[in-house]
Amino acid sequence: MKTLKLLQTNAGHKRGVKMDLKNKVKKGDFVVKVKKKNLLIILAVIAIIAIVFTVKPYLQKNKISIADSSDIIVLNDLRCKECDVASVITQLKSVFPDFVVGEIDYMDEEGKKIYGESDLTVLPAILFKDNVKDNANYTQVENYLEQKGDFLSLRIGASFDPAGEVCDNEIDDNDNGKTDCEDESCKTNPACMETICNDGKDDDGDGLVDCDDPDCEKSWQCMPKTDKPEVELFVMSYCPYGTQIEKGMLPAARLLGDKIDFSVKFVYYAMHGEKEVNEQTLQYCIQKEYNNKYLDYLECFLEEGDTEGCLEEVSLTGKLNSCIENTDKEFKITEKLNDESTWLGSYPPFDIDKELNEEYGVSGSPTLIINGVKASVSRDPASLLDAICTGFKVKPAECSEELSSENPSAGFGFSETAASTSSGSCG
Ligand SMILES: [Ca+2]
Ligand SMILES: [Ca+2]
Ligand SMILES: [Ca+2]
Ligand SMILES: [Ca+2]
Repeated sequence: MKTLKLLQTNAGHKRGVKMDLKNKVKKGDFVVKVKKKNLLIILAVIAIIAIVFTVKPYLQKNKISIADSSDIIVLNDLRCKECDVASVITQLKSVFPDFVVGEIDYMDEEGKKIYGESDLTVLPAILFKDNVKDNANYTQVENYLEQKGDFLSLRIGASFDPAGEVCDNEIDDNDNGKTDCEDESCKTNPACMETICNDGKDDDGDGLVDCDDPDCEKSWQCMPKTDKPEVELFVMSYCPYGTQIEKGMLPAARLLGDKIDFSVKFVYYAMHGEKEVNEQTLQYCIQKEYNNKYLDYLECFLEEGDTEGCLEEVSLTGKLNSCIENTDKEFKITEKLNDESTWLGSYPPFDIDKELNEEYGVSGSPTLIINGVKASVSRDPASLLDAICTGFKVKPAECSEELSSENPSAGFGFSETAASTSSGSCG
């Protein structure tokens, strides 16, 4: 048995040797083939390297070919964030569908070359060649072209100076040793300004937050802070923009309640006739004698200007007569209304808050004064709340509440369609 096993093993071994030999022969063939192939590959690689090293510099040297092969050259600077010309390019392609538009970056050698040779001072530049004059649509751009070097440059209101300091890229672009905001030329750039003076953030990274930053010196947001901000809203009671801001103010005034000192005051002249003069004397008296009912009255009045109905609603019918009479006498309201020689231009004066109008320089309706400082604020409840809260030494919890940020409509009525702007005024 042992012998048999050995024989078998030997036989197996022999078979194994035979197979190895076969393989060796095959391997040998393969090796030869590989060698030939390797040679070819090596030659090919050498050829490619040779081509790359000879042609690349040639291409680089002759990169001007981008400009050569284009009919319109768009010279832009990728560092400029406001220099998007995509829509201009789309327009150009539709006007000149057969023209090749080539885009070049100023930071490329070719870009700098064209920039220098074309007497350009700002980017982006859209440069046409003379062949545009033969194009059927030339007349569409003719009036917007000016000669710049060899090119005709399309006037597109460009303003980026590529040779200057880019103020927010952490690079000293103009090689004067001063990077970004350190560079004098960036002083008035928004990237180097404290742009929002009441957000608790250091917008320009100079270590000074909001009102501590000299950039905010003139901002109303750096008004004096108090424990109980005084909010004086000057309006003409029938001015649609006055009622607009009053509608925006109501939720903020209600929310803050007696944490602020809120009052509606009146512009020193009345543009909407006798009804306005009378309404304002009345609203003055409500605030003077029944101030806790004023917001309810105002909210009702802002619906549709129904003075009588609203007085009844807040149970003040007949209760203000003597105040109205005395006030009218004191400030000669009706007297001046009937004597045009006292008018300011085409409008009767309204003198109740005359001195404050002068003190604050109130110029029209609405004018918002917080802690004695004129604040220009959007007329939606959220913006008004935010503005008033800027006046607190320590902001109460109410300041974190979220109110609507939609501008109320101008005029009377709490319409559901919000106004898109808050820029109109009477005065
Ligand atoms: Ca610099
Ligand atoms: Ca820079
Ligand atoms: Ca800030
Ligand atoms: Ca700052």
